[in-house]
Parts: sequence; C-alpha cells; structure tokens
Amino acid sequence: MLIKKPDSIKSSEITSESVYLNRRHFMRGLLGTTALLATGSANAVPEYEFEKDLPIYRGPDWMQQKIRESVRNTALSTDDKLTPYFHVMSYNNFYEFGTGKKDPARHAQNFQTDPWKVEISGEVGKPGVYNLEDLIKPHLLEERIYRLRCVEAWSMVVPWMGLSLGDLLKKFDPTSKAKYVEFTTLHDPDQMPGQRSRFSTLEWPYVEGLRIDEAMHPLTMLAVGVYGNAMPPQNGAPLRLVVPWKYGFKSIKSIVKIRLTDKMPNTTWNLMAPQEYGFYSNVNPAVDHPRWSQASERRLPSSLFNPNRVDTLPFNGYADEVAELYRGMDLKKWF
Ligand SMILES: Nc1nc2c(c(=O)[nH]1)N[C@H]1C(S)=C(S)[C@@H](COP(=O)(O)O)O[C@H]1N2
Ligand SMILES: [Mo]
Repeated sequence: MLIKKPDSIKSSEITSESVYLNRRHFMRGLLGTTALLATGSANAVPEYEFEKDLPIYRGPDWMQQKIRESVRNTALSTDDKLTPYFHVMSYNNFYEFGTGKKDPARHAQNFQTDPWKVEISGEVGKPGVYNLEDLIKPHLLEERIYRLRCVEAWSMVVPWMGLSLGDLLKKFDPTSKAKYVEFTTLHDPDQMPGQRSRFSTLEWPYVEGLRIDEAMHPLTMLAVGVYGNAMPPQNGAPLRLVVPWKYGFKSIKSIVKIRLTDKMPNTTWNLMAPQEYGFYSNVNPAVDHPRWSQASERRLPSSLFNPNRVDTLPFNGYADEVAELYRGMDLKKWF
C-alpha cells in the first residue's frame, strides 16, 4: 500500500469526468503526504555510490542546493530493487536525440539546461513565462522511487527527485474550465539532432497530455533529478513529467510549456498511430499493443541468460491509488 486511500469519498463523487472539481480528493492526497512527512516516514535521501567513471550530472548550484535539502517520500515509494544508475542514464528513449537506446546519452551531453524557462498558459489565473529556478525554489524536493514501464515491455525502478505536479499547478490558479493539461518539449533543432532528421516519424515538438484529475493526483510528479543528483540531459533535464501508472511515453521530457485547457490535447504518439497509442495509455496487461504483448516486462537490468521477466500489473502496480480515476470507463476502449 503506497498511500492512504481517500476512504471518505463516496463513489458517486468519483466519475470519469471527475476532473478538477474533485478537489477534496486532491487536498486529502496533499494532506496525507504532509502528515506523513511530519510523522517521520520521510527519510534523508541516501548518498548513492556510483560505479567508477560514470558521469554524474550535477546541474546548476541552485539545483544542487535544493537537492541537498530534499527528503525521501517513503510513503509514495516502492520497495522494489532499484535499477542501477548506469542503466537509468544509458538506456533511454528521447527521440529528439536519436532513436537508439544509447543515442540520448551520447548526443545530449552539451544540451543547455540552465537557465530554463517554462511558459504556463491557458485556463489559469496567473499565466506567464517563468524561470525554472523561481518555479522550483519554493518547493521542498522529494525523492520518490517509482516503477517506470515502457510500452516496449521493459521496465526500471528509478529514484526520481521532484515535486507533485498538482502542488505547482495550483499556484497558478486553474480555472473551472481547466479539464486537461498539455505539456510541450523544447523545439530546438540546433541542439536536438532528432528534430533535424529527415527520417523522423514523429512531429516536433513532442507533446503530451493528462486529464486534470490525473495531473492533480499526488503520484504525478515533475522531476528535476534522479539518484540524488540533477536530472541528466538524456533523462529529460531540467524538467520532466513522471506518471508511474502510465506507459513511459506519457512522461514527457525537457518541458518548456504547460497549458491548461478545456479540450483533450493532441499528443505526439497518438497522432502518429492512434490505434497503437491511446490518450490514456494506462499500463494494462489485459490490453496488448497491436505488435506485442503487454502481459509481462523485462525488468532492467535484463540479459539473455538472466531475462528478469516479471508480470505486468494493472496500472503498473498503482491500481489501489489510481483505479478510481477511471471508474465506469471501458479501459479496452479508452486504452
Ligand atoms: N520529449 C520526449 N519525451 C519522452 C520521450 C521522447 O522521445 N521525447 N520518450 C518517452 C519514452 S517512450 C519513455 S519510455 C521515457 C523514457 O525515460 P528515460 O529515458 O528517463 O528512462 O521517456 C518518455 N519521454
Ligand atoms: Mo517508452
């Protein structure tokens, strides 16, 4: 059990359109987290030991300072064994830097991540373009250990560092018309070779989206670090989304725009192949991808002799926390 369930919410209050109006659930989630931090189930983030010669991305001074002050949120963290840092930072999907798993680590090393601006627009009372430093500084950063399940049927267990997306969004006063959140990755072909490629099948910039209640859910995270350090460029520095119960492609990297809207956003993979990648893309072992099964996954590190195959769980093991968001929805239709 990861977080306390909001037992007092009547099921009638939770519908598929439960959106932002379901504020109480959200507030309870926040209170739960705060209470747990106060009662000491939040621990110091450990000093990780890294294999020799692995580059550690430190980020700017202000980020290092924030990370030093961070805590581990044990209540939201899984006990699963961590995937070693080497795999987390060298086996990546970040098509802006190439389609091979090793391309991002190779081609993103000089990516400029500071200073970084984020535009917050649409259905909010306080739209604007903000410095990442100003957005992050008021928040206590939390380490959370989440499973990450790619639609390609591999998975990792990653200690992310960041904050609840909902904690950030509510500072910009979402209006009652805010039903969805759209996220956009930087578009900079000079820095991102994948955006210059004539063979790219994806449209740039990369766009992702969430329903507002998904965005406000306490598990949904904006991450700025990993393994007790700043986010490496190949993992989506300086700011990426992490939605642990959805396939990895929902967790958009290097975000420069966050737009609240009343319409379901068009998202990159859904536009590319709508029959293969739905808007929701909740991890679901019962709904196969047209070209591969989703019933199990390779948990990294995985090799020919030690494939480390594990069963895939509904909502990637987070069903207790998030299944209620989809009550009454046919998940085969809304895949
Ligand atoms: N902008 C952008 N975000 C992205 C991607 C991408 O190609 N571009 N790949 C996604 C996919 S398919 C996965 S599985 C995760 C991988 O995150 P990781 O490399 O940190 O493990 O990032 C997601 N975010
Ligand atoms: Mo993925």
